[in-house]
Amino acid sequence: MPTLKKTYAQRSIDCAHPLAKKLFLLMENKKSNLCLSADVTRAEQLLELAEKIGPELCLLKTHIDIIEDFTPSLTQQLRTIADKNHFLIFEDRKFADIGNTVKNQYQGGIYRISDWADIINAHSLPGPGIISGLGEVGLKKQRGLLLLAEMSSANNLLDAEYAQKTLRMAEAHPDFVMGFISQKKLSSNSHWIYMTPGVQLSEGKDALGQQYITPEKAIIENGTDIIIVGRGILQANDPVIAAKKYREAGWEAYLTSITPKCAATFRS
Ligand code: 5IU
Repeated sequence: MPTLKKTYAQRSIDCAHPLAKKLFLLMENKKSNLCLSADVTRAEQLLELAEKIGPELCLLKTHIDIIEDFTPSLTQQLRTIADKNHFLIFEDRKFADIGNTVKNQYQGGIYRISDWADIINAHSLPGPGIISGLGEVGLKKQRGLLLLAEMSSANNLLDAEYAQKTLRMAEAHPDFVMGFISQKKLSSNSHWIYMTPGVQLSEGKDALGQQYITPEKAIIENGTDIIIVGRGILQANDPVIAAKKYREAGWEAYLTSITPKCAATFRS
């Protein structure tokens, strides 16, 4: 049986990172640890999802480069909906280049990611220069970075040693790195936040190597914090109802993972 965890509110006190603090409190207040992976290709679809499903989410994850009709007005509108519905925006850009290049990719180009995304992620593969490069842009805007410590896809090359080395890199940059994309908790330090993709209500896989675990496995057994769900919601007959189900499953799993006393207070 895994050890019982602190509440999100308790962990918000443990962390110095302003955005991590904000996210932990948002999760606690909104009673949601659900991130929607809004993998759609039209601007209108993205805005509609944000409007309709936003009330269920702590976080909305984008792949802005798959939008076919992108204009800067899309990300401005998305920002407005996020602020209105109280969720943060995570651009799943997976930066993976030298510091100087990722800095330009983060602040410039047509997407100007640093202007609208609260959270971004990066591979640790290039070494700590990637954190410094992104930090030069993101720190002054109070943004947060997640490092990819583990992936959900079958036979990926991110082994246990890679994950531990990624943790060490994060530990050297706690001002900008707020947590990890991972399948499990990596450290006993409670200020890190762990987000887990490859989640559906039952275990399984897709035809291209994606592997799914359940919300219970991610949060109770593996000790992570946020479930990232794409097709489990997007391909449901009614995505809003599906999002509510995932939200409830994620939140119940969280309540089970914290102390029985705290869980009783929340449930009453
Ligand atoms: N994603 C993963 N696995 C990973 C990482 C990111 O699935 O290890 I890092 C992304 C890819 C997709 C979403 O945008 O999370 C999962 O979508 P589905 O729930 O539709 O599989």
